[in-house]
Order: sequence, then structure tokens, then C-alpha cells
Amino acid sequence: MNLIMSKKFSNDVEPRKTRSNDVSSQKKFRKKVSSLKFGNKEIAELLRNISAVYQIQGANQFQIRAYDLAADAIEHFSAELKDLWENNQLNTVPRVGDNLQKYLSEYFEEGRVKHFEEVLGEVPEGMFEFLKIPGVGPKTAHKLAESGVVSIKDLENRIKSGWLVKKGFSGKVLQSTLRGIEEFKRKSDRILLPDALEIAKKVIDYLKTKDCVERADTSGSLRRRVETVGDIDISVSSEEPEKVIDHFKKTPSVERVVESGEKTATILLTNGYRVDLMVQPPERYGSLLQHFTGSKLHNVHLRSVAKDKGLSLSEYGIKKVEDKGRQFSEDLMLKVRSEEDFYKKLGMDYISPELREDKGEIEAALNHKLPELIELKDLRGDLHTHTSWSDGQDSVKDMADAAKSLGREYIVISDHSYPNLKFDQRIKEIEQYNYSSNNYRVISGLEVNINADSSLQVPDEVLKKHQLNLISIHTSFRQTADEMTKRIISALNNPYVHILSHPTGRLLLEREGIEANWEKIFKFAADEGKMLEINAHPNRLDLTDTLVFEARRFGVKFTIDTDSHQTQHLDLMEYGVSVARRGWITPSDVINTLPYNKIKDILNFEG
Ligand code: DGT
Ligand code: CA
Ligand code: CA
Ligand code: ZN
Repeated sequence: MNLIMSKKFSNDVEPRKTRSNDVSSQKKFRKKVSSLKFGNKEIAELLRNISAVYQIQGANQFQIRAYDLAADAIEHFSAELKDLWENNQLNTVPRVGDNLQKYLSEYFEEGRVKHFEEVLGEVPEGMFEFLKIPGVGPKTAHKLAESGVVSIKDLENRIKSGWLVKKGFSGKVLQSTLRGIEEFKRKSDRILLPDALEIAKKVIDYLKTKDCVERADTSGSLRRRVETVGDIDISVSSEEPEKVIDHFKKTPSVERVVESGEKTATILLTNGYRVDLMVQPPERYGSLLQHFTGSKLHNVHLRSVAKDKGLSLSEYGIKKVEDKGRQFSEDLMLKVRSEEDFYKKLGMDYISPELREDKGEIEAALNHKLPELIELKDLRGDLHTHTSWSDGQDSVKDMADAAKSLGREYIVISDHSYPNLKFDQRIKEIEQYNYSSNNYRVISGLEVNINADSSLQVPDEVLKKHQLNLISIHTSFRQTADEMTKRIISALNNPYVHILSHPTGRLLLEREGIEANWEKIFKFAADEGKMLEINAHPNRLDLTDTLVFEARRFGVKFTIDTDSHQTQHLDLMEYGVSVARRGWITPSDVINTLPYNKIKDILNFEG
């Protein structure tokens, strides 16, 4: 996977930093800073802080939970809350009730919430930073801040110097806090999917070397194929949980065991990744896998559906609860061997892990209306690849041969349209390959930069020569949403342009995507028959799953492409398929599921 991590997108040029002191650029800068404070992530953090104070004060569990769930929902919501508020649509956010809507309105209007300030004012402000340390809860964080510890660095120093022990803190708690600080420092927040999958596979292969392990599967966000994951979760089916846990704790390259119980354990690997394990016997494995796959929001909603049917859900099984007063007993517990059976027992169709985000999949499963999700095998071609004609590593022949051996019917070679590229010579080479390869279809394409002023990198005469043109943003990422929207729509409007490639321009864990009015872009694309790309490269995964989900409602057509820069990248298609599945996409939404003859008609080219 070093292949992916080290790959640089050499054509990505960050705009030069503005040195101008003029008023308008300063104004823009201020606007940016203040709008940041209103981002979904910041709001989620604010609500979690409120919940932490409530926990310290021993407020009721219901209230605490309401804030935590709202924070989760807001953090993962596809639209910015501030935009919704401006359009009077705050009531469309799940878990955000009337009260919270009022507080949020106050927040966007005044930049503050009086009630929140009162709540937060009851504790020392410094405590919230300590909550970022794994294993440190609200009470410890509070105590630390009360004793005068001012930062995580300060905390580390005062533990090491023995100062906090003298203040009466337990040595054991401080040692575990110290380890938490190390983890906090070491871990980059999230892990890219291929890296997590590679590690998970190693751990699973190791677990399966013992006969007591009957099955082992990834779970959590990894199984749902979220674009990045916080930790690696693994479910195991076994009659002998203790043996499994013992075995797990001896995983090669384990740094330390964080937690260990009868049926669960957590280890930290030397690379800083955390692995969570849960074990159940085979007859309960369906419940375990379902529980541990999440998401939390999906499970919470599912529990309320179950409750209406007089059932309660856990990793142990499905319990009948209608007989009030009767003691819990094994015979009231339905054991569930498979996930299929689990959903069936709730009167639902099976829900694929990628859909389990509480975006309507539960209602759809109850009404037998789930989409027939796209699969890797549905894809017949790749519409975005590079060769050594631009910044790729391999030749046209290498790329085409490799695509052929993967079973793809056609491939678009879409090098960057560097103005000094020998376009005609390149096209000739592609034609020669087609001629000599007995009908294999290589399509001549270009990936063309959209300049800051919305013009394209090369003139129409050059575009015209090619069978397929993709456009994308590689410079001036930080225009306002309005400017950006106009820039994209105007570029897409060129009659020789087919596809908007990696539309947001984000690089996972590195660079945020552009700001734009996506609804306008989706509407334009749907009306004008322009395709939006789901870029399968695991550093991009762009469009994002949430935007795919939105775009689909507008009737947009997609392509799923690898954007390969060498032959080995052609295999990354599965990651794009995961994004599409998370966006509820079916084969008919994606044009490169079509055979060559159909796609030729749609794109309107000869050959
Ligand atoms: P991540 O690790 O941040 O990428 O996200 P997840 O979804 O993998 O979260 P994680 O690792 O904390 O938990 C894995 C799954 O286990 C989660 O999706 C649902 C279930 N789960 C974990 N904690 C809780 C909990 O407190 N309540 C419930 N109902 N389920 C939980
Ligand atoms: Ca996880
Ligand atoms: Ca976990
Ligand atoms: Zn590209």
C-alpha cells in the first residue's frame, strides 16, 4: 500500500498565497474564519462539551444521550447546518429536536448560545482539551483542570515530574493517562481504507491460525467501508471465547493490550492502530456481527423499531420484552446465527453494511424498497487513466493490456492536457494499439484543467480531436462557493466536455474539498447529460458518499474511475464501488456499466 500513500498528484498546484493587503481579501479571510466556527464538526464538538458538563453534574442519562446522539448525527450530516438554518430547514436534521433547533438558531444568529455559555461556564474551560486523550473521561478531565493543569503538554510534564501524584491522583490512572497521551500524539486521527483493510486482513489471517476461531470478519466503519476509519473492529465466532482473546492478545506487532474481558479485548499495534475484538458463539454470531458493524445511528434506530415489536436487541440476540415483570431467562432470547436471519426476524430485507447509516435504509428495508446496489463485477470499463504521456508511469500498451487482463472491455486513456503534449502523436499511438490488438477498445481522452476564470486549459480544437474529455480542478481551490459553482458550470457547459472528474478536489487526511453549491451543479449535470465521476482512488474517494447520495436524487449519471497513474492502480475500482454503494447507487446510474457500443452512442463518438 506504500504505493498509494506515497503517490503524489503531481498536477495539483496549490494557489500561491495572497500577499495583498487590500481590504477585500482581508474581509474574505475573516469570513472564512468565522464560518469555520459554524461548521458541523465544531457544532458537534460544542454539543459533546455540553454533554461532558452534564455528565460531571450527574444530569439525567436521557439528556446526556440526546446531546451525544445529536452530535454524532450533526458530524455526519451531508449538508452544513448553517445553510439549512438559512433556508429554515434545521428540522430536517435527525436527532435535533425543537429545543436544540432553538439553540442552534440562536447560535447562528448571535454567534453564541446564552444557555450553553452558562453550562460551560460552570467548569474550567481548560478541561475540554483533555477529553481528546483516549481513556480520559469528563470527570478526570475536570479534576485535572481544577488542579491547575493547563494543557496536554503540561499534563504530560506534571505526570512525569510526580507533581500530580503529590496532588492525590492515583498512580494507576496517571500511568494510563500517560499512555493515552502517547496514543493521542501518535495517531493521526483516521486511517485510510486500504491501510486499515491490509492490517485487518493480517490480524484475521493470524486469528484463523487457531482452530477455535470459526469465523472472523471486519466490523465497524471498516465493514461499512467508510472512507476513513477510527479503529479496526473484528468480530469472531467461537465456542471458546477465552482462548480466542488469549490468542488475540499475542497478535504479532502488538504494542500493548488496552483492555481485555471475557468476550472483548482491545489491542494497540506498534503502528499506532487500535484493534477491537468481540467474540460470540456461532449461534449468536449474526447478532454480534450486526451489533458490532453499526453504525451507532443505524443501531439506535433499529432498536426503536424492535421496541415497537416488543423486542430488544443486543450482541447476544433478540430478546422478547413484552412479558413485563418476567425475569430475564434464556428461553426469551432468540439466538441469531446470521445477519440475514437477524433482519428477517425484524421483518426487514437484508441491509448491506454500506447502507447502515440511518439515511432511510431501515424504512426501505421494512417496505422492501432497498436499491439493487452496484457491484464491482458490473463495471465494464475505466474512463479515467494516465500514461507516461503525462504524469503516469506506464505506456498506453501497458495500461491497456493490464485493463484487458482485469476483464475490462474498454479503457479511456485520459492524460493531463499539458499544452506542450503532442496530442496527434498520442492519438495515433492509441489508434495503433486498437488496430494491433484485435478489437480491444482504448478510447482517446484528456483530463483538462478548469482555470480559475472557468476557461479550459486547452482550446476546443484540441478537445474536438479526443473521444472523451474529463475536466477537473487542480488550482485555485479556495474560491467562494458562488465563484466555484459558476466556474464549474460554465466549464461543464462546453459541448466537448463529458465528465467532471474528482469534483470536490479533496485529498483524504490532507486537503479539504472545494466549497460549491452542489445542488446547482447536480441539477445542471442532470439536465445537460454531464457525468460526475466517483474517483476510486482511496486518497480521493470523490465525489464523496454523501454527495453521491444527494446527486442521485437529481437523476445525475455517474462514472466510477480509478484515475490510475500506473497499472497496479487499475485494481482500485472496488473503493469507488464502495462509495457508490454508500450513496445508494444501482448499475443503471453508472455509465461505465454499459457495453462499449452503448457508451459510444451516449458519448457520441466514432469508432
Ligand atoms: P470509527 O471507529 O470511528 O470509524 O466508527 P465505528 O462505527 O467503527 O465505531 P466504533 O469502533 O466505536 O464501534 C463499532 C460499532 O460498534 C459501532 O458502529 C456500533 C457499535 N457500538 C460501539 N459502541 C456502541 C455503543 O455505545 N452503543 C451502541 N449501540 N453501539 C455501539
Ligand atoms: Ca471502528
Ligand atoms: Ca472500535
Ligand atoms: Zn486524473
